[in-house]
Amino acid sequence: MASINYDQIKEAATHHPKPQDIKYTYGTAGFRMRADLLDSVVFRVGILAALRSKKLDSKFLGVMVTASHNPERDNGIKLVDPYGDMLEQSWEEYATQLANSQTEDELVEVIKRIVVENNIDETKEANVVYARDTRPSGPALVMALEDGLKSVGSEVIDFGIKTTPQLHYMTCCLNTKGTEKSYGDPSELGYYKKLAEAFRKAVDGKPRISALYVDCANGVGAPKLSELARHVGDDILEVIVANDDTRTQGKLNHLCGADYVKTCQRLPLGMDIEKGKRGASLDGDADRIVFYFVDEDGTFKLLDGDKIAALAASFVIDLVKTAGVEGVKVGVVQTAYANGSATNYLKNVMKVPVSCVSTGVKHLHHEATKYDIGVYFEANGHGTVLFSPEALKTISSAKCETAEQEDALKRLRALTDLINQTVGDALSDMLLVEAILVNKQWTLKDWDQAYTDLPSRLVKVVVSDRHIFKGTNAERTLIEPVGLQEKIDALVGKYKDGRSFVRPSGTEDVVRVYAEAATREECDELAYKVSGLVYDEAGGTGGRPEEFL
Ligand code: NG1
Ligand code: ZN
Repeated sequence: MASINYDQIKEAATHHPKPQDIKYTYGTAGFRMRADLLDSVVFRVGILAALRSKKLDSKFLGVMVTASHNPERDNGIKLVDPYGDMLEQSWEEYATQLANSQTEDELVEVIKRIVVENNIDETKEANVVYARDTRPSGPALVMALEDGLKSVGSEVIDFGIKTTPQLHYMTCCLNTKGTEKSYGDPSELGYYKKLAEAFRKAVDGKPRISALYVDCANGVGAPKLSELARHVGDDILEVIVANDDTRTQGKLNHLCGADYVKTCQRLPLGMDIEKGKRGASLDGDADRIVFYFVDEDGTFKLLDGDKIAALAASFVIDLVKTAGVEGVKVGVVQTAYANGSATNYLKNVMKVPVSCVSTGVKHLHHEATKYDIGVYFEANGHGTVLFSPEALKTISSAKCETAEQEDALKRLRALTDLINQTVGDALSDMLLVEAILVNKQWTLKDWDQAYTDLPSRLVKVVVSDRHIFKGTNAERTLIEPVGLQEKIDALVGKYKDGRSFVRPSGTEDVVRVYAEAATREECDELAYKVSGLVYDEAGGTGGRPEEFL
C-alpha cells in the first residue's frame, strides 16, 4: 500500500471543519456530547482508528457510534482495540489532540507526530470495522467517519446497526479468526448462535421459569434481543420485549432504560409489571442491564450490578467447588458506587476477595484480569465475568469422577461461552442471570434475599469548572479543591453507616455526589448536605441542589 497521502487528508478535512471554541475530551467512554457538535470529531476518530490498525500490524480496529444512556439528541464515538477491549489509554490523548486541532494543517501535524512517536509503517494496510446504535444522528456521523477512514485509505467493514457489545464481539472474532484463540464466527448470526447454544447447555435438564419482561429503552437492544430470544427458543426462555419503538423520535432512553431505573429507583414508563412479575431494563446501546420486581407490599425492588456480581460470583464459586477445580480462584471488582452492603456481603459473608477501582469499565476490566475468574460490575449494571487463559485451560481439561462433577463442569464450560469475554454485555448478562435463576429455580425475591442495600442517593451538581476536582484512592478521596474532603468527612461522621464521595463525571459536564447511610432520611440529608457543600465551595452554578422530599 502507498504511504499516507496528507494532501488527501487535508482536502477531506475541509468538509469536516472543527467548530471554534469547543474543547473535546476523550472521556470515560470516548467522546460524547450533542450530536450536532460531533462531525469533525468522528472524521478524526476515523483517521485515528486507521493509524492504530497500521500500528497493530493491520489488525481490525472497532469503532462504535453511540451515546449509550444519554438523551437522544446526544451521540458519541469510541474505539475498540483488536481483542475487544477498550482503546489503550495512551492513545486516548491522541484522540483528544486530533479532535482539538483547529485547522487542516494542525491536524496533519498531529497525525505526523503520532506516526513518528509510534514508529508507524505508513504503507501497512489499515482495517476498521464500525457500527452504530439507532440514534437518528447515526447515519450522518457514520458518513463523516467513512470520510476520515477513506482519507487514510483504510479498508472498512460497515457492521450496520448493532449493540456496543456486538461490535466488541465482532472486532475480537475478526482478529482471532483461524487462530487457537478464535472467539467465534465474525457475524451477528455467529454471536446469537454462540450465546443461544451456551445458554441451552447451561440450563440443560432444568425447568423453564416465568417470563422476563425487558424494557429495551426504545433502542438497539429491542431488535437484537428479539433476535437472540428467537435463537434461544421460547421452550427454554420466555422474553417479553417492551419499549421497542426505535422509530418514534424522542423515545430513546426517555423515562426508561437501565440508567433511568437505577437512578430514579422506579419502574420505567411502558413497563407496568404486576406484583411478582420479573422485569429488566437495558440501556440505549445494550451494554447495561438491571433487574427488578414489585414486592407484595407494592415496593419497587431493584437488583442492580452489585446484585448481579454477587449472584454470578456465588454461582461460579459453587460450580468450581463441585467440579473439583478448586485451584481456580474467583475475585470481584467494584467501584466506589457499589453499595456498602454489597461490598460487606462479598467480603465478610462470601469471603471473596474484592478490589475497588476508579469508575469506567476499562479500569474494572483491567483489574478483573488479575483473577483466575474475575467478576466485575458497576452498580449501574455494566459488567461481565472474565476467565483467564489458565482458568479456561483448567476448566476445559478437567477430568470428572462423579456425575455431579460432570454436571458442574458442563455448566461451567457453558458459562465460558455464554459470558461475553470482551466487554459487559446486557444480552449476555441477561442470559447469565437467567441461567443461574433457572439452575437454582429462584425468583427475583429469592435472589434479593442475599443482602439488603443501604439507602443511597446519586446527585449531579453543576459547577463552573468540574476539572478542578481531583481525586485519589479509587476516586473516593478528593485532593482538590484543597480542604473539601475534610469537610465531607466531618459531615459523613455524623451518620450511621454514612459514606459519601465526590468526583467529576467523565461523560457529563457535572460533578457527581454519592451518599449512603443507614436510613433513607439520613442518606438523603447527607446527600443534600454534601452537594450543598460542593455547590457553595467549588463554584456551583445554576440552581443550588434541593432537598429530597
Ligand atoms: P461518569 O459520567 O464518569 O460518572 C458514567 C457512569 C460510569 C460508566 C460511564 C460510561 C455512574 C455513576 N457513572 O460515568 O459508571 O458507566 O458513565 O457509560 O454510573
Ligand atoms: Zn451503554
